Amino acid sequence: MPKTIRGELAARSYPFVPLRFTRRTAGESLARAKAFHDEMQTRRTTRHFSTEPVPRELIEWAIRTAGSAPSGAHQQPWTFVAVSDAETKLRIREAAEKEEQAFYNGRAPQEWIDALAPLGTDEHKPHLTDAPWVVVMFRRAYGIDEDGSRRTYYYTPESCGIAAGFFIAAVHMMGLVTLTHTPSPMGFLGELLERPVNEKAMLVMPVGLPADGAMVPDNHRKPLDQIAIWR
Ligand code: IYR
Repeated sequence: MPKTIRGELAARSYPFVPLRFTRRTAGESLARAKAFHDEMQTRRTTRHFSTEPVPRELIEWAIRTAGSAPSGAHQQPWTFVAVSDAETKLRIREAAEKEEQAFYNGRAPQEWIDALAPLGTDEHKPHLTDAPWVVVMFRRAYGIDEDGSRRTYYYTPESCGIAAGFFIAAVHMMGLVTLTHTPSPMGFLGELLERPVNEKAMLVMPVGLPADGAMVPDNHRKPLDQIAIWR
């Protein structure tokens, strides 16, 4: 090993271990790619949740999967607050609906309201109390060391966005549904859920089963030739 690389490796705090990697055949890769694609294409965002309970263990698995996401400097800048307590869900709903009431009735520019109109969203958020779980993802904007000093965290929006994607995929794969709700502003969540000042609420995700007769908009996903460019 070249001296410089060995020196560099020795200076790292993590020991390095061999990558565990399963080499797939070309056929296996394609079959797995298609199977995952087909599964993910059946994922839909619905606003209609059943009140049927969901075991905590399933939420734990989704959060573990989210926590496997890559992150800037491996700082894992996320906290997932999983709420099943009815009283706390109601307080979240009431506070969110208060903000959304202002959003839909004057705070949001008309262009934004127009963009949302085809989806039929409004200030009513029954899913925040119907769903058995409401998972709030907080982004740790910076770290706080044991001595109270701030530690810079890197690429926290990107890292948390990736973790949210993993969470959503995990929820779908276990046969549940979720919705990415973004009350605006969402400062109330940090207070209500008693999070430290370095944690900023980023996404509210009700998780559960769809209600009987749950509806989704009949929209479509852009085909490959509209989202990929090859050079
Ligand atoms: N925060 C509002 C508005 C909203 C914004 C976007 I962009 C959406 O895709 C959906 C809703 C709400 O949650 O209703």
